[in-house]
Amino acid sequence: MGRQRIFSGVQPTGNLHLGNYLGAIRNWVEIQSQFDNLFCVVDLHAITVPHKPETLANDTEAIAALYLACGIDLNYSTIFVQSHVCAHCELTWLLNCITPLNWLQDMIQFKEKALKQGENVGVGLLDYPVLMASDILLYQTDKVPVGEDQKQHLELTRDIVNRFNHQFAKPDQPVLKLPEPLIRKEGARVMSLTDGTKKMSKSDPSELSRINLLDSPDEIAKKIKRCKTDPIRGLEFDNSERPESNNLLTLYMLLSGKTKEEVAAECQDMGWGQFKPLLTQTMIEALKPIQEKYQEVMNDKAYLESVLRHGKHKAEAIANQTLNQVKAAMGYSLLI
Ligand code: AQP
Repeated sequence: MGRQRIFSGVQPTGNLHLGNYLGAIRNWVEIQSQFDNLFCVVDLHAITVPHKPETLANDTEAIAALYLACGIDLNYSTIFVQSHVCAHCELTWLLNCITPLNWLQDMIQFKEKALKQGENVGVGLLDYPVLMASDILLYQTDKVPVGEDQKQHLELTRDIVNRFNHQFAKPDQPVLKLPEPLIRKEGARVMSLTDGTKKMSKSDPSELSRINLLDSPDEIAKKIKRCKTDPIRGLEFDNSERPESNNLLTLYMLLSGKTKEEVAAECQDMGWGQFKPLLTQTMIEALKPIQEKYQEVMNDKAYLESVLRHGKHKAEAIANQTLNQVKAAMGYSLLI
């Protein structure tokens, strides 16, 4: 039997932050050698909220470069851009036609983002989870490593698979594979630096709320200096009344590579004045190799393009095969 397949992606909607890294990409890197992996820059998702056409192409390349900089290894993994493979849009249309509207209206992320956008919410934002389902299902994916915020979308993907197979496949010959989420406990939900009860997010208007992977040492120092804390001396994990303490200790643990027990013992008597410089230094050191590798890749655009061209061809071959199976199951005549 071949290796199980992994699919995941990030939108090119702004700088990647520590939440994207610790919740998703770092996990991809850690497990990639055990799987057959497809990592996609999901640029079709990026236009479900108002976007800037003049930066979309560059932002897309930057995310692909960051994948490489974070340690995605082309010996195990394929990197490609969603809009380069037309099957994503085509399968979305087919799956739209079997997805009940109320399933999409119930999605928490849609409700939250629609609330932020006000009156002019596009149909694309509502349809985002069907596009995400298509991304995953085109590759007959076994596992999808994501942060916790994507759990509901994964459940919807599974509902769509069951509905599709029930309507169009023979009971013992499913057309679409049922994927499973892969959500790690630590780092699954990195919280904002300005409010430990809110998710760190690209769309937070305050730059101080997040650490971007490409932030300079000065920016990191400034953000940690100003981040929200509490008046209590001694830091601790898992105290629901101290969300900032839990979040910052978790960041320190993940970026230093120390265990939870080691960090808890090291920081239990520390004041914030002692902990903040330690966290700052750890963050700067953890991000330095990623930033250096990123610059290297961005300085060699020909290499980056060749990676994406190869990725497109490999992804397209798999995606078209699934798309044809779906169309055949739905009764379309195929000219092959
Ligand atoms: N705060 C987070 N903690 C852990 N994981 C997170 N992810 C995002 N934020 C956190 C995970 O990152 C991956 C990429 O998701 P995306 O590109 O769809 O990111 P996003 O949702 O656009 O990123 P944001 O910052 O969450 O954007 P907005 O501001 O639009 O809400 C996913 O696996 C996600 O789980």
